[in-house]
Amino acid sequence: MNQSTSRCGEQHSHTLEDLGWAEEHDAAFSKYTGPYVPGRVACRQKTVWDVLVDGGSITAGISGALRKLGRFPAVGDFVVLLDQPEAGTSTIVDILPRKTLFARGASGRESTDQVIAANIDTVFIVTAAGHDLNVRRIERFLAIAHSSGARPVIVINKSDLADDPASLADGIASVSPGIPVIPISAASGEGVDRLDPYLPPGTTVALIGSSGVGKSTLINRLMGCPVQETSHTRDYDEKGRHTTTVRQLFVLEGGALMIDNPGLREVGIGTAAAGIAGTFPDILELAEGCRFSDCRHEQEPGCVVQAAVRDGALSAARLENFHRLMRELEFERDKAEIGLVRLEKKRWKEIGKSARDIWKIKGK
Ligand SMILES: Nc1nc2c(ncn2[C@@H]2O[C@H](COP(=O)(O)OP(=O)(O)OP(=O)(O)O)[C@@H](O)[C@H]2O)c(=O)[nH]1
Ligand SMILES: [Mg+2]
Repeated sequence: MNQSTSRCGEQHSHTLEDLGWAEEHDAAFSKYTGPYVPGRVACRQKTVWDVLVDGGSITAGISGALRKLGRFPAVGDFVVLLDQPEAGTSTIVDILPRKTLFARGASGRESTDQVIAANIDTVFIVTAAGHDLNVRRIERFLAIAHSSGARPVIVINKSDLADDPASLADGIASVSPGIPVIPISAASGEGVDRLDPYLPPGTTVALIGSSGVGKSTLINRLMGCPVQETSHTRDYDEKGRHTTTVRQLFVLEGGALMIDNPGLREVGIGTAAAGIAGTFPDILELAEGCRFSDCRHEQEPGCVVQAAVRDGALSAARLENFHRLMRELEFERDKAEIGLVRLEKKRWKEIGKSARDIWKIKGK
């Protein structure tokens, strides 16, 4: 077993509780006796996983059974390891039930590339003063955060670049009712202490946002020393360079756990309606007054949402983004359904049943 090096390259040991282990994990793990060890996935390399365990870290592969089921552990997962140091092998044999699942678009199913991270309590949607400060993009990130089950917080970084840092949050607050909006400068440290209430020990926070907004710089600031590489943004378009390529969980100085993610280029909103409901509560509230219960808020008579746009109470751009994300949600759902039908057919085939057999069995 290696000592954990999750903080500043020093040797550190964390207990399972420090890593966010709770009573429900004890219950799920209780069926395992023998050479089994619980742990939390800190990082995934191509075919191996770095797992933090009580007092150290282990690099492990996964069992053939998990692989066959397509169940790949994600960063943040609590897992069961079969640790056999005498044989020089460590294998992840189970993934404990997930509290929240943070997935990129599609259906939130457990396929390898869909899951971003698991068991996240809070998502910091990181944006930066300047060109990245785009409310439509923030709405999209909010929808993903809401559908994951985690609590979103909007962090506006690089406040040192703004002429009037105090007014940075104003334009954002109107599209994020009830969501904290916190301007900071990760580079200078200004305002970073305002994140403290969202970082109690044992809480897991994921950073998401475009490349170059300063996610890794914030991690370095909160760790108290450089653990992540950062890179200059190109001046002419403020686009990042995708410096971070692997997602990784860190234990912060204050005891919270934080996951640094690569900059997200394309993010779908997933299939959970919670994403839309959490992001557009104002539109859904207005919609209750529409004449038709299935009103799509387009051309229908008696549409209160369209009336709010005409009156200037609701921004046309916000409604347009609502429509865009709704269309995406419906598309993703259709896609997920088709995927499930295919998966079901594959499973039936694996156990030697034909389409005719399925028809007969299902018909009964
Ligand atoms: N002016 C200013 N620059 C910052 C601040 N925070 C980060 N930067 C700079 O922004 C650039 C990108 O920062 P990173 O931390 O690498 O950004 P990232 O979001 O991790 O980017 P990816 O890893 O590509 O997703 C670096 O040059 C940082 O020094 C800040 O608060 N103010
Ligand atoms: Mg980075």
